[in-house]
Amino acid sequence: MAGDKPDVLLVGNKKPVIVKGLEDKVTLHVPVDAPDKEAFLKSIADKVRAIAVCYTNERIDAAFMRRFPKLELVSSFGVGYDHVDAKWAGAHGITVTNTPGVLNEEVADTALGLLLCTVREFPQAERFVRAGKWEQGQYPLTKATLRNRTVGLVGMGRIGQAIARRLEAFGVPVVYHARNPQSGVKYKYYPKLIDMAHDVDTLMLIVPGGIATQNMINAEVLKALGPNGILINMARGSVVDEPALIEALKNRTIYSAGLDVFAKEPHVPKELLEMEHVVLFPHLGSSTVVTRAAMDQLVVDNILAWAAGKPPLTPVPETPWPPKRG
Ligand code: 8YV
Repeated sequence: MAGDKPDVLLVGNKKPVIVKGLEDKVTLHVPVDAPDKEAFLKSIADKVRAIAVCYTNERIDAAFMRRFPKLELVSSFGVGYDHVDAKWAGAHGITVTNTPGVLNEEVADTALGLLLCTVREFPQAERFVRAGKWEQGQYPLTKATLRNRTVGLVGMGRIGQAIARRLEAFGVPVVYHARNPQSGVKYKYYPKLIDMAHDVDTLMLIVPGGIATQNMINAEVLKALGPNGILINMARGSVVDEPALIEALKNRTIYSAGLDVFAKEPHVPKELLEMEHVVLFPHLGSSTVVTRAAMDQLVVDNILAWAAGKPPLTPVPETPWPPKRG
């Protein structure tokens, strides 16, 4: 880095932890403040060597990265990085980092919260009290219970394992499907999702988004899950065929769903909004002040490590450090 401050582009919101963490050490470019974003990007394109990506729906695809010929690093907020074309980056000597680890327990807490809300209808019961309906009679007993359920986790990475530990403490049996069995994980492994969907009554999704998992929860899987089935999505909206899910909920092919993520966030299909038997969260798996600050800090620390000529802390598997430059 030869002592110079590298030019870093901030894509997305101006988060205080990120701006404060970087502004003294790098030359930070913030298009969100610019009156003409395109002109701004053009004016800095030849200088930018790193991009910090935070809280944005913008895609960091090949076309975008190509605009910055000196680009070396994309430091992305979030453990999921399906909005970044990491494969293309890896093939072009660009390192991509994400923010794993620091959010595991928070997301696992949310997963259990969403599961409990869906199974026991807690949001619906709360709405019942607020509507003054308790004066007229009891909230109906819920048909579903965790007591006789088996949860099939789709994905068994670090967050999946944190969820599984919590389910075990609740006395709920856990099995899982992933691309490969995870070493050191004792739960029953299903090589085929459809077989697991037949055997369990609750599916919880915690796999990465992207092409490899797109629409993996389709009409066939939902049918296999069956009329007592509950789907919990903590992964990405893209993992579920959303129209097929809506059909399955309408026809009672499955019993209910708890969704933290949607195909076109922040849009939630009207059909889901109108259903009383589903629970909908606004993608808040990791969203506490403490955890989001830790994630922001990791965005910063990856850039600072790279700027100091050291390996970035958390490169994604598609872009191992040191990068291969052609
Ligand atoms: C964030 C997440 O809420 O880390 C992830 O992959 O999905 C969440 O922690 C999300 O990235 C916000 O945009």
